[in-house]
Amino acid sequence: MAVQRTLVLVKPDGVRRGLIGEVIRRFERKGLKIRALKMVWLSREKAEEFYSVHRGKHFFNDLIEFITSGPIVAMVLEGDEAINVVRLMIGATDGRKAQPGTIRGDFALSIQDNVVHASDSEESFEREFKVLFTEDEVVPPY
Ligand code: FUP
Repeated sequence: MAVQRTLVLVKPDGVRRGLIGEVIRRFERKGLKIRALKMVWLSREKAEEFYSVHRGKHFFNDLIEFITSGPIVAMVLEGDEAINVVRLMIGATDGRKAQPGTIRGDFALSIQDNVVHASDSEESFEREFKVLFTEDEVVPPY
């Protein structure tokens, strides 16, 4: 087992719908530690950097419009195999296909408005973290 950090966003739809607490509650109950947490409203530039792997795809412009349509909540979570654990907890990208019991399975009915984001690998985490946080915003293990 390896302790990992992962980056989670509550996306603008989740914030608008009052789901910040619900999302955080699930991760806290699971035993993951919140190491950093903040609300931000991404600029177009930051959003394009965050989703740079999707540049050129048919959904890219809509995705950028969506993720900059309101504030988001960004957090760094830590725990054993946190990347895989959190991906299991958020469910499939398309809320219509996500398993009930997952965040997207319980709260989303769309592929775009799917409430949350979570890093899909250690490489993704390192890149995404740098877009949204600096190391001085992360508290030590507690
Ligand atoms: P995920 O890792 O589950 O968030 O999914 P992806 O990295 O594949 O996609 C990132 C975001 O792009 C998704 F959360 C929603 C959006 N997207 C679309 O809007 N349409 C698509 O066909 C695929 C992804």
